[in-house]
Amino acid sequence: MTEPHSSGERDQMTILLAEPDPAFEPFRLLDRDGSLRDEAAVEPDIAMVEEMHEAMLRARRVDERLLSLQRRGDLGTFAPVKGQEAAQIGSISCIGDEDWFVPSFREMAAALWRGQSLVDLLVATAGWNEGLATRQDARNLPPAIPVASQLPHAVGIAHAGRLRGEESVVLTYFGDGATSEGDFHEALNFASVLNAPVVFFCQNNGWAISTPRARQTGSRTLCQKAHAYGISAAQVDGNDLLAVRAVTREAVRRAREEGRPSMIEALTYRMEVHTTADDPTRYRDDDEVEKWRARDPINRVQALLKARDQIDDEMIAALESQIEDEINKAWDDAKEQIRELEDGVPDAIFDHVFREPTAELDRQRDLFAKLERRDDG
Ligand SMILES: Cc1ncc(C[n+]2csc(CCOP(=O)(O)OP(=O)(O)O)c2C)c(N)n1
Ligand SMILES: [Mg+2]
Repeated sequence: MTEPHSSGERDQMTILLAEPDPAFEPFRLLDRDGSLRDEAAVEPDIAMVEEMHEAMLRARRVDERLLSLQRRGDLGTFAPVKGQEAAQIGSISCIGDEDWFVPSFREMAAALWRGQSLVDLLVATAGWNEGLATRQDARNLPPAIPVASQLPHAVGIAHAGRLRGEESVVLTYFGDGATSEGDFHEALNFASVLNAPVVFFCQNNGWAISTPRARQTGSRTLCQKAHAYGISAAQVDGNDLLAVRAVTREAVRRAREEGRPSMIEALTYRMEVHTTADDPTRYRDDDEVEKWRARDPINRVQALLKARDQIDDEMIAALESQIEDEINKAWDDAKEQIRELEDGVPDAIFDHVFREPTAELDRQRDLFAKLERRDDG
């Protein structure tokens, strides 16, 4: 990561982004065929890489199941993570229980890593706040739906931690589109002047619904925006698990030890729909999706582990089937919980809208109650 105003040394990890540099490439350790650019960069603990691979695979399969359950009408709208697993797992694995996870709406892989149960995830995706409750016990915020609104919260939490004498760090997630929001700029400004220990982790997946990155901003990179606020920044290949982890670890260390914020821009791709309410074939080409399919972050880490004789196809198949069982069991449990919730509060949608319900709302509540009685009978 570079100092914003120094011309400093240029190594692979620290690229000065203040001036356009045609030779610029994002930081990468693991090539697309799974070969390593730098042997020394492999985790000293290869078991950690295996654990992260397992988490990425779990997130991929959970994502697919959520999509099919949503298409069947069993779950509500959600934002798939497919394609962004390395960006999320490589980064979230760098913080501990004492630290804070402040997500946007696409961070399912990171949320599972932080301990959200599959049952809770399913219940929440079916539209019940109850599925979010256990996550709020820990230092994990619920998903922020208004774009970039979580970023000022992240800075506030980080600053509060310092005032209390804690050494905790805040890792917050957002997309390329979020960097055009006022909240993003306010958050970076405050983080800088307060020396808040925050890591701003941007998953640049190329699209903000149907707005492509090229129409999002005239900035050559997104992370160079951080320099304007005096914040160090790095751009990393977001489909490279090891590179994401290396850069995030350094950012977390700086935040914890030096009380300095940083921003990471992870170049990745959303391989699925924006949310289940969207049809990406109307705004992006199949060719683009195919290009990114060849950069699948899971294939890349599997190629690495295979080359090191850590896994083989048989082990992957066994893991796939274990994950499948976990998901089946979780969905059975979630269905039961959802049924109980539905029985308990059928007309909760009418609560908490107005302090004094309007006549129209009362009329709708009565109508709904009548319809329900007809269903029962
Ligand atoms: C303040 C606000 N404006 C608009 C929306 C509608 N909206 C939801 S997601 C999204 C695009 C976000 O793009 P990006 O930040 O790149 O994140 P990604 O969806 O790609 O993960 C928009 C415009 C919203 N949720 N909040
Ligand atoms: Mg985006």
